[in-house]
Amino acid sequence: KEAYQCWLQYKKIEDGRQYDEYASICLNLAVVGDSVILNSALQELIQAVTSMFDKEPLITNYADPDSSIILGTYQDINLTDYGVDASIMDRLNEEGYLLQTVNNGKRDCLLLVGKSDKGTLYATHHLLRLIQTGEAINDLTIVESPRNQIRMLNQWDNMDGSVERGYSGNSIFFDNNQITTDLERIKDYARLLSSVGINAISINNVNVWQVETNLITSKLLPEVANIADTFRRYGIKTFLSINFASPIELGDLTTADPLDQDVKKWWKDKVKEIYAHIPDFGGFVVKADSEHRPGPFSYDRDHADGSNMLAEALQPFDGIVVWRCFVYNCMQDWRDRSTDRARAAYDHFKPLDGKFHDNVILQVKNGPMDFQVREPISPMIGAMENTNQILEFQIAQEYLGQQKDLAFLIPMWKEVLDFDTYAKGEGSTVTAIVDGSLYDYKFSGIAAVSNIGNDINWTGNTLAQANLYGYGRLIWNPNLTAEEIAGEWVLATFGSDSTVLENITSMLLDSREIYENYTTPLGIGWMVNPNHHYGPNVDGYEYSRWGTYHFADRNGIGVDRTIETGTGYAGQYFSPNKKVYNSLEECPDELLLFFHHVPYTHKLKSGETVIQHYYNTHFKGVEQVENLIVKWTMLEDKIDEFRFNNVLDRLKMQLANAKEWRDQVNTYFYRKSGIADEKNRTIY
Ligand code: BDP
Repeated sequence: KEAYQCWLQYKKIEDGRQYDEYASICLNLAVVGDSVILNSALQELIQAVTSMFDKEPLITNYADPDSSIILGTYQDINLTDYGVDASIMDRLNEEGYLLQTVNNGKRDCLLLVGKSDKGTLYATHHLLRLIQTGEAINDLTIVESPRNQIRMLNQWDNMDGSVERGYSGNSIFFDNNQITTDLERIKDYARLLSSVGINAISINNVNVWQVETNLITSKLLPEVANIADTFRRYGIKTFLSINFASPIELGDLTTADPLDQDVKKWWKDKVKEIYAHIPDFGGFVVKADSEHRPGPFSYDRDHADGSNMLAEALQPFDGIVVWRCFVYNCMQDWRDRSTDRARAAYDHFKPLDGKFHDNVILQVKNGPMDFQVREPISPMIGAMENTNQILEFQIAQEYLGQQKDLAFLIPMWKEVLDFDTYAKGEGSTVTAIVDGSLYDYKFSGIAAVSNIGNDINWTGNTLAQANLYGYGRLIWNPNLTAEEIAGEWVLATFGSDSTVLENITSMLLDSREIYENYTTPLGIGWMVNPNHHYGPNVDGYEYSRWGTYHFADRNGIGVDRTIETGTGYAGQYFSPNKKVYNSLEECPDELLLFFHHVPYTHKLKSGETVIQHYYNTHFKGVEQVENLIVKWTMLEDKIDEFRFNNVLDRLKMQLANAKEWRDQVNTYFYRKSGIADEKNRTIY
């Protein structure tokens, strides 16, 4: 049960002062107004209160002198009646809210007032978070709006029930080529997502195969509509990934050429049909001309032609096209500098800036390659002044230990968001681009590949729940620190024991560096087993067509991406980043080998040589994993057996994995370079 509840534990609060304080506020609820979302807020509150206080709250549908919490929207709650300056609501966007303690003449009471009903739902979750993390709630003035407009999840779920890059069981949406009828689980997912402010979801994989192409047909749309209905109650819009060649594959036309009149009409009719089933349908997510998926290139058209055609069909219904920029030639060999995969997105899309309709959003992965443990920020971010952009993260740990190994991703995402692109001079952070403020985008925000499946604990590794939680919290408010997010999550998920809090928080915060240490530090990436991407395989991708190389030979290692002698990729950045990355002296150590090919004896800023750094980090990484196990083992009596063993088992797998990485990587470089470890440790 605990594993399933994630951070919505609502554990019974022990009798005492805190219980009394909270109970005096939480047991008399007034809900003003009526909507399905408001009802979800109320239901959540009832469920939480009943469980935390072991008492059912009193509920009225109007505020009376005994009400201790009043929830509703500002249209229905007259703030001036409570002596609150109503203009405070002007500072909020549509999803914002106010939590305000007021006196109603008879008693103190807490207003949970949304700018819309969605805001009220988020306000409710804010309150419950405060209680679950042990904060005082008797004198609140909290005014909040989400920083990002679109806060999205991409499921990579296939209709056969499998999940592409899924490490948590099968799909909760599909099974056996059918749409699930278990809406209860989807509802619980929606609850989790709305509690951290997610407001959009695409429910099927970006790789849309034969069966999934049918999701937009009248046969399946009623069932998609049931899912959309469930999410709607929690303020979440449903999107579908579509197959660009649908007009052909559904048997209606012989072409999918985006400039063909019949094709245009086909999509217009199709979109009309979809909206008849789902009136607030979000729109399409499209992977085109990438990794064997069809797209406009087949007709000699570009990505603006392709996306605009869909955008025109969606426009009358306020739908949007989320068009992915993960476009590169996956059949290449590295023949000349222009085929550097890192360059591909920018090379394809930058020339098209300004040509996209205003309901197209380009979705860009955070790095130029593919979710490695360390990549520079994609130079696409900030490069498209006149085109809506949305950033793509991957919560699923495809290249980060697949939810066997521990990797808390918030610190990494914070690095991305804090990065200054200099797109419009100093202060042009990624945050300011994706929140739509730097270029005044009409649509913008963040999307991420989900990490959940039908495992009882949702995420395989219980500690990987922290990434889903943290993703929502961080994109709601990018100013939160990784420490704050980790702390909140531990308190809500495991309670307030101080050792539990301290140990798990530090395990989470150290975990990404640990993973990097025993895998591929200095920006190399990719030394993974091909296809499934777990575990080491130093040359696994070195001589294949995917464009993911490290170029290790007996003299040195790294990819020359400089302007003068390399692929020129460094030139895609704004100054001064361009100069920093291009320069061997200035390039930060952690990305050195992403941008430069250097001898093994090259000295890092730390004073260590590259080869010695590799040996040191790999020995250290394994020790750090051993230490994670020590920290977790200390919690044995403080955590329920199920979750304790789940994580312990994973940590043991992680240790085996880390040792394998250490041994393979160290041996490989020892043999290539012939340079021994200065500390004479055994290299297998
Ligand atoms: C890669 C995955 C692949 C995805 C692709 C994508 O290995 O499964 O289909 O990205 O994002 O990371 O489209």
